[in-house]
Amino acid sequence: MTTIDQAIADQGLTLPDVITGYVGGESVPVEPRANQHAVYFPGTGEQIASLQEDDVAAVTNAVACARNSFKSGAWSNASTAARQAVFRRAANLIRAHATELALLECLCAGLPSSHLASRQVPRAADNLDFFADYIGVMAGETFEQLPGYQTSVTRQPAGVAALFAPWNAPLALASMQIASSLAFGNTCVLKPSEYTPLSILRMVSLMEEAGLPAGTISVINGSGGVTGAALASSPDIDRIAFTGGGATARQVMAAASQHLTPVHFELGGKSANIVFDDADFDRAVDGSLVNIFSNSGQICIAGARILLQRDIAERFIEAFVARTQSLKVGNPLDPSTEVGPMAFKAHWQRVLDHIARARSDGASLLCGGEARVDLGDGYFIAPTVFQVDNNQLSLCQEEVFGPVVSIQIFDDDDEALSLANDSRFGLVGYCWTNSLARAQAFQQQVEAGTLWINTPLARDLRAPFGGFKESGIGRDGPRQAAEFFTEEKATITALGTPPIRKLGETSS
Ligand code: TXE
Repeated sequence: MTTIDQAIADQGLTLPDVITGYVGGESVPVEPRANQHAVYFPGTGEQIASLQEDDVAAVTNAVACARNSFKSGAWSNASTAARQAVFRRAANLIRAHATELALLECLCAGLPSSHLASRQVPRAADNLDFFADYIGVMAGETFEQLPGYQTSVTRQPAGVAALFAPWNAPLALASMQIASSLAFGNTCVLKPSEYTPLSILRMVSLMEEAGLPAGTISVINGSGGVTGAALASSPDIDRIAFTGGGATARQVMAAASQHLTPVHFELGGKSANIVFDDADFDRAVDGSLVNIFSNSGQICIAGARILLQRDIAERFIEAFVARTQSLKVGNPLDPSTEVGPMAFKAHWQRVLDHIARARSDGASLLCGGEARVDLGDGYFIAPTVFQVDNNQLSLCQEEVFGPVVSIQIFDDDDEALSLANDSRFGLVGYCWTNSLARAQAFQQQVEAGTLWINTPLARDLRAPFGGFKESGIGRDGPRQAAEFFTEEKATITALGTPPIRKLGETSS
């Protein structure tokens, strides 16, 4: 088994004893009196470092630094070509450091490092390249319908963005927030989750190596209640982008309301994965496994409610449960691991509590249902499948955010669509069918921001991403990011000399 020490040595890395923030192009010094949090490797439960918490004064300082950086114009007035060049160089550096970044992320988040290196780290680079391309072709608007005038609409950066990144896919999701805000000339203060600071700090240093002016991104660290709350309630930020849970989002929104700061939220989901009886059976089984067990189920787009048409249910359940039982659960540093641990111990306990509640609510357990203590002190949970006959169970209504899926049988298409929509969330939906009419009905009726038909999890960065209902506010996407992270300005110019009323001119 690969140990932490061996993995770190293989990469030639040294981890800091105390992780601190990064403000104005410099690491924040270690302050012996500051509060500290332990950071653990979820694969073994070992402490790998301590995290110094930034208090209100430290957060105020980071925001002031971002404001000064914005006003300096070093980034906000940089040419489009200069911003594109920095993003592209940074994307290349991220790709070149993929295994190192994957290790740093694996050490904190516990996601399988091979998956991180091959998919999520390249996603971070792709996000930067994508926005570099987009700002090269985006255009303003001109209106010429009003005789005698020309009206042009331009955009300028909103100012300082506060970015809250989650722990479940730190690099992939923080890089989207960074690319979406910085592309248009904003500066930002980024707060990673207190559980997963390392990979994001390294990515920021690579962006500066690529030419990003110091101070354009500042990183602050600490718990949500202290550091996060201080950032969300800062009077000197212009935008808030938050990816996380709905309960925290409500607190962030309340804090933001004090200063009417606009918010962009990417929250959770409880998405339906509908398998109709005419689906390509093998693809549906493969895809349904990917949809729930990717990222160990800690993913907002998880297909956590599988809805099966009665005729194929028995065969599907048999195949799905057999494959679930043979998933390779284990050390995320091991390249063959398919399902890693939960990202932190309190979350591991939260997922186990969901499982206990499902059992006591009467869901029938088909496999899993327990912690994998045989794998050591890491936060492992056996991939778990329940069968239910009531969509009102907490298992079907609450986001578990772990390797836990419910299966429910339906008889007709109307029932499937109504079960899919019977949720306060509306992030994504999956459907498997070879019938065009069924696919179209699904497309038209399911209340979700993104639908996948006969495929798992493919993402096109050109398209908007975000949720209906309690799954979020706003959308990720190029045009959508431009709308959120800029202020629009309409400028009306007279063409020639259109008449002006002559006030105060006395007529004789
Ligand atoms: O996330 P939180 P939690 C869902 C998932 C999970 C649940 C709770 O269902 O089980 O949310 O997860 C910061 N002011 N998702 O509790 O609290 C915090 O430090 C400002 C879905 O771990 O939402 C961290 O940086 N900030 C999801 C960030 O908020 C505060 C990703 C997210 O933490 C704060 C993660 C406060 N008062 C969880 N309190 C997705 N959409 O992908 C906390 N934070």
